[in-house]
Amino acid sequence: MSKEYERAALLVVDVQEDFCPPNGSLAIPEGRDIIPVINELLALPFALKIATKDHHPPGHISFASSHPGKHPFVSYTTIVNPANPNEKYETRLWPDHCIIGTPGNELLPELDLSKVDKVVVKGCDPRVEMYSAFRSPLRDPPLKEAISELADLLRENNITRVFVVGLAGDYCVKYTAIDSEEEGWKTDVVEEGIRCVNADDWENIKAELRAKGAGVVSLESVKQGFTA
Ligand code: VGL
Ligand code: ZN
Repeated sequence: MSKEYERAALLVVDVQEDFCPPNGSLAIPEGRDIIPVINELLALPFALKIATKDHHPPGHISFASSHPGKHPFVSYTTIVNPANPNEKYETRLWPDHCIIGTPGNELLPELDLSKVDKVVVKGCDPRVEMYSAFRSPLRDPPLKEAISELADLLRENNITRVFVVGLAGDYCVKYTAIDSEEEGWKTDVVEEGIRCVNADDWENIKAELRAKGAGVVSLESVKQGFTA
């Protein structure tokens, strides 16, 4: 096994019932089809295997239902940094999803969870959207309540490389991979292990990821990295 892979982590992002057919409130087409790929990756000797969960309280700001007259998928809202009213960002609104304590919040039972070292939750602060499993887009100053334990876990385990799979490729996987690369881990998305809300956007997102320094690789190349 190459030295690089000995210090690699696998991040399985938001593979939850609400993001998958048949019953998910925000079901991503073919969301369940990535399970065999993820289970193959979970069987490899990554130094650390983490599953993340989108973990929203009822009334979360990203739910269209929290904004009278607004509609999921088409409407947007503006989020303001509670610590700095000048820092704002626009974010898309969604159906209610992954509410804490509901069946839609559960990780898919077909995942080989016995191989997962740790589950990290995110999106728990009702005031902000949090696609990235590391932190919210509020940076000036960062909103403390919306920083997960993920970066600390990677540092404590001396991780140098990160591989990302999960849902959705165009939202949480994308922003998690960009933050991971930005925080200093060499980061790759494993292409067979993602599906997107809007599959047509994936080619552009790959270009965006690569422009930010993150890679997009195949399952086969990751398997080879562990044997080479
Ligand atoms: C996600 C939309 C809303 C994701 C989370 O996990 O990609 N997408 N919340
Ligand atoms: Zn969410």
